[in-house]
Amino acid sequence: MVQGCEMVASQAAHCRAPQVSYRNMEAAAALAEPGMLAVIGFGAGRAEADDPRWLALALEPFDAPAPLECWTVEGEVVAGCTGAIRWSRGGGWLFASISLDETEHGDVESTAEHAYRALAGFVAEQPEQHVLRVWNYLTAINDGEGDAERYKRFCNGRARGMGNAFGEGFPAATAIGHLDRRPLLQVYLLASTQPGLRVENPRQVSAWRYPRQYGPTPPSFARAMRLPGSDALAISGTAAVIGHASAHHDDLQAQLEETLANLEALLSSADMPAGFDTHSPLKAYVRHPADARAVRDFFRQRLPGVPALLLHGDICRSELLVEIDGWRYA
Ligand code: 3EB
Repeated sequence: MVQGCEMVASQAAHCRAPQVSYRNMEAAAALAEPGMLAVIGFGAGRAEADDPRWLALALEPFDAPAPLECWTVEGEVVAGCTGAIRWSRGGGWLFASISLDETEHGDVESTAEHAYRALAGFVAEQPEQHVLRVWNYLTAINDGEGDAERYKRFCNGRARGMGNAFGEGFPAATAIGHLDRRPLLQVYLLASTQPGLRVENPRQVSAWRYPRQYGPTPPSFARAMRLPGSDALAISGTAAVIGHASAHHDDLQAQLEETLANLEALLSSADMPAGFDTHSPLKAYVRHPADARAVRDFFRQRLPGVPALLLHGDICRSELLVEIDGWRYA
C-alpha cells in the first residue's frame, strides 16, 4: 500500500524498482539526471566515461543512433570504484560492473571465476546483499567443441567464482556473446537490500538442472526475478528452449514465436499482468545481422508498443538465432 511505503522508511526504498528505459540522449546529460543509477552505452563507437555509473558494453546495436539504457531510482545516488569494480547505489539498489581482459586472467574460465569472486566478495560487504539480476557478455561464446566450448567453460568459472554467494538461489541472468575483437568479459548486476522472488518457467527445465549434455556445470541462473516491492519482473535471457532442448533449429520465425510463448509463461508464473506493452522494455540479441529486420518486424506485429533494443549477439547454443530479455513493470 502506498501509505505503508510512506510510513516505513526502510520499505519506502522498495516501493519502486529501478526504472529502465532506452533513450536517445548524450551520456553526460543522462548521468546528470537526478536518481540516475546506471547508464549503459552500446557498441564500439562509444567513448569511455570516468563515472562508475557509466558502462560501455561491447555489444553492437542495430539502431543508429543507438539509444542509451538508463536506470533511475528514487533517492540520492552515490558511486565509486573498489578495485576493478565500478558501482553505484541509491534507494536500496546497487549497480556493480566489472570488465576484464581475458588475456590478463588466463582464459575465459579463470576470467569468469575472477569476475564472480570479485563481485561476490564486493556485494557481501554492501548493504545491498541480494543479487537479483546479472548480465554476462563474453567474446566468441560458441568457439570450441564439446565441453571446451567457451560458454561451457564460462559456466565452470562462473560457478567456481560465485562459490556459495547465491546459496539462497541464483539470480536471473543473461549470457550472450559479443562480436568485439577484444577478449573482454563484461559482467554487471543489480542487487538490493531486500530479497526478490525467483520465478521459473513451467515450459522449461530449470537451467541448474540441465542434463550433462549441455556441459559439466549447469548454468547458474533463475528464469526471472520478481523485484522486492513487487512492481517489477526482471526477465532472464529467454530463447526457444522447451524442456531443456532447443526448438526450431534454423527457423527464426518459429524461434521468435516460441520465445514469446516462454516470455508469456514467465509473466503468468510470476503473477504479472499478461502481455507486453510500453511498460516492458525488452532487448533482443540477434545472431545474424541479416535477421535484424525480421526481428524488428516481429516486435512491431507481435509486441506493439514495447520499447525494444536490438543488439548483435551470439546466443550460447549455436542453433539458437535469437534471445530476448528485459523487464515487465506492473
Ligand atoms: C537457455 O535458456 C538459454 O548462462 O546465464 C539464458 C539466460 C541462457 C542466461 C546464462 C543462459 C544464461 O538456457 C541460455
